[in-house]
Amino acid sequence: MSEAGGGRGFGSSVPQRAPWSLVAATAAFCLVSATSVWTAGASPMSREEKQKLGNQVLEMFDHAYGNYMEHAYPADELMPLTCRGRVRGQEPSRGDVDDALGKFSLTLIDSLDTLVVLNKTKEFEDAVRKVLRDVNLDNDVVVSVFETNIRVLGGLLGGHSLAIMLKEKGEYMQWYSDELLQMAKQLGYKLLPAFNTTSGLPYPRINLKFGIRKPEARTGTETDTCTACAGTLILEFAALSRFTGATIFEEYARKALDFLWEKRQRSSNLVGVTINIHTGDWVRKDSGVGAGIDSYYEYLLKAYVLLGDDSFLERFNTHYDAIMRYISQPPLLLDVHIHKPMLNARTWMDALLAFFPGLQVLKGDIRPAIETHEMLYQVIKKHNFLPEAFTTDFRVHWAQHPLRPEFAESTYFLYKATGDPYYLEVGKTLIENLNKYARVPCGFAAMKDVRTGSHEDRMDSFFLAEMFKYLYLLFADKEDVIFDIEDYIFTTEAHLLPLWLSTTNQRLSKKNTTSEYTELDDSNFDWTCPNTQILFPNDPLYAQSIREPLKNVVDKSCPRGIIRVREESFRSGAKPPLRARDFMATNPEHLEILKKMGVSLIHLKDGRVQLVQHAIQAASPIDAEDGLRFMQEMIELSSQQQKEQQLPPRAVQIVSHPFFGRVVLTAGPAQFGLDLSKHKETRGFVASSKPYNGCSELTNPEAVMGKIALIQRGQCMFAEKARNIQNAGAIGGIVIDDNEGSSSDTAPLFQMAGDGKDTDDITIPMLFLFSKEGSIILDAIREYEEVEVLLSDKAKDRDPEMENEEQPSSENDSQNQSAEQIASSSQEVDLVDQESPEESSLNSHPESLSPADTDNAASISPSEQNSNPTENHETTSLDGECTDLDNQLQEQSETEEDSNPNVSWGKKVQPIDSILADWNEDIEAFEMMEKDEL
Ligand code: DMJ
Repeated sequence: MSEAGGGRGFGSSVPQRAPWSLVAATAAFCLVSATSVWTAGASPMSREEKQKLGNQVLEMFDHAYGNYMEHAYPADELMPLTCRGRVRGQEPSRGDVDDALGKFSLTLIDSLDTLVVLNKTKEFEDAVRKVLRDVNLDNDVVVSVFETNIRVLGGLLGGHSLAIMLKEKGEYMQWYSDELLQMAKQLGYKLLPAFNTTSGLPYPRINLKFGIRKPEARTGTETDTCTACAGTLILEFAALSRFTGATIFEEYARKALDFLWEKRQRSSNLVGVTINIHTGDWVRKDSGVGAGIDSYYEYLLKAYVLLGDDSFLERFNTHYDAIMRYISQPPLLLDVHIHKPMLNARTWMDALLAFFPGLQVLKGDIRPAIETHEMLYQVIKKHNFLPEAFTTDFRVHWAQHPLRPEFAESTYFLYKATGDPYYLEVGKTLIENLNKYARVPCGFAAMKDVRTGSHEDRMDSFFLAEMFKYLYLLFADKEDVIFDIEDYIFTTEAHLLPLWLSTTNQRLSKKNTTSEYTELDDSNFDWTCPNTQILFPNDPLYAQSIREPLKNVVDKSCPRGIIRVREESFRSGAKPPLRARDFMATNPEHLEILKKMGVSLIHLKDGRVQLVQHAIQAASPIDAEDGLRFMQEMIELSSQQQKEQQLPPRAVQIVSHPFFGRVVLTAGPAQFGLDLSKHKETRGFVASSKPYNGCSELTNPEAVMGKIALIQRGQCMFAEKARNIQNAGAIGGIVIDDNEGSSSDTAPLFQMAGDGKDTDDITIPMLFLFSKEGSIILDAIREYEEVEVLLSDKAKDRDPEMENEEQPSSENDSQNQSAEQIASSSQEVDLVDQESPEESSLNSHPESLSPADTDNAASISPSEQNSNPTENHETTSLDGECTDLDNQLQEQSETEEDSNPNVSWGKKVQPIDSILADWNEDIEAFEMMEKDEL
């Protein structure tokens, strides 16, 4: 029997909602009530159509969950391309993203309350039994405290919340006596050692068996954590305390939140992305609403809703005011510096911020929610999914998409607030895209690259915890859900916690503690729930009128003014004493000039040279400025060279039965042969060449004739292999890596180089697959014998008709030879990390450093790509397509820079230190973004 069940009124029995909880309950009610407001605008969706879409969501969930249970359980996650479970330690490490995996059947726990929302009560009962029977929380594995809290603790508590609700109803779960809660409590105690810091901020990781800092624990030396990591605990921890009566959890989570609040930057009221858990110093001082911070804000507002504690609302409103003042540039949300909040810290946005419109709805600020959501939807319409990061002029910045649910979440909340059927249509598009582009025979696969449509062998647990809940609820009427969803609050992982907890065990609540904050201007504070009847006018076309001007924001976008201002500043200034194109690393005079400009030279082990500028080391501010111009020229030069040499990734799509185009593999292109971006894709059955390495004349030409030949990497040059299969009559070739276990999930893709000779004779298309992707084709041959693939620059729409399409033929012929090599850029000066993330997925140099490898001041950050005049030329074309919004933004940015006291060296020239700091922060930001798989 739990402490909770020991007669103290919480636990298995569901208390009646007390008047105190009305604050929370009303918040939910207000939003719902708006659905009846809508009467015109976008065409209403019939009940039948909504039901049809709801049923489609159910079927999709069955496909995802069923495949997880069949092929992966009890592993943490499903690998949908290879139809197996992802077991930590058995797969190549993906870095921090693996810290969510604790060998505790993550996906099952994360799916528990989704089963009830989707009316799968029987399956829920079965899943709970499995969790109780199979899950071990005492594994010797280091996990992320944040992820374990939101996914596992939250999952167990959500499961418990709905288990007691069902038990109370009297039909299901009659045997249940708080076992999930007991597991949650056990897990809660396992996480507590992480809070053993002077600040009260938790360590980012903990060993489930050994805790922290003991040698066996292998963790506890970290000094930093992200703000969201430390600030996203209160809902789960407070629920755990209130369910069980053990107050320690809520106390710890409150202490961490109090500390973060104390550390906010006092003049801007913003928080940075990462903080030192011992000193409380901000480590990364950029601030946005996406990666690294997102759910900190979410939990302040929701803690107020769930716990009814005014101080949380006061904090949220203070931050919200700052966000709207500095970060919000409708429809954009752009990161700024906490100390210089008028200065943007980046020129790109990340996909995690897509939750923010949903939070704005909860706050009651509907207009900017509609605007940002519409902008995001335009990006989705362009790329089918929201890329992990995209620039202010809506180019793909980081092409991955791990089936994140944030946009569906905001769509759901906007529909609740507006009742506008437009949002049902948006949901329908999301469903269609998931089925069309992400569905594979064994589940749903994350997108590796939204541009090519290629897949990653990954289906994160949040896809089941969140995506299906929000999509189902979007189309559901009240009677389609077996309980009243308005009695619950969604955690950041969409787990459901009952609002009645606000009246339970309130010993820690600090009600009406406004005196502490009297220095704040609270004139715009909302002390009660948003009343959408006032905030959302009784105008059915209201939402539509806000969306309308944004309809073309993505298609007709031009580069942002801020970028142009920087570009201008470089162009208008004098030329540096040494031009980048003339620079030679061996010329002593050149080295002298570099020194004067504060530029130093680092010889890298692989023979390349890295340039670093420290403005303070320059002989004078003018020299420092020259140095900056020189660096800028060098970046342009280098990125131009890279661009000339780089080809985007390609796709190999398996089109035959039973794949029918659903599995798309990321492939490296070749610098020779048919260019798939210019020509029609090549389609054909595959056949292995003999010899398999393709290094001599093929002994099985009859087998590869008219087919796409599979060749193993190694022993001779790529071009030689291509000539041999072409001579045998192959219409294309796929080189499969001989390095067993290699995968594009863990290794950077590269392009196959020629052999230094003329390769015009090679006319067939050649693509490269890492071993893991290659083995998917080889396995398919073993199982189905006849396997047909499509080689292209972008996956074709999947449909069963693919079966019937005709197979085009192709030309062949030619020869030549030498040793295999990977193309390498022969730049004399190789500035490290010229690539934007979208480009960094493809290297033409095996030793090219990834963003994470950069560690220096003037290494090139993603944002500099945007300050690259070459690139801006491409997009700046003043052809009348620039929107007013752009002009406004340019004006605004000019005003901001003019009025900024930090701008002191020339009218529009940002201080070099600050530019370098920006670059540095961009690099760090990107590094962190890769790490913080939030
Ligand atoms: C989820 O695990 C949570 O929503 C988290 O707060 C941030 N994002 C992921 C899914 O994208």
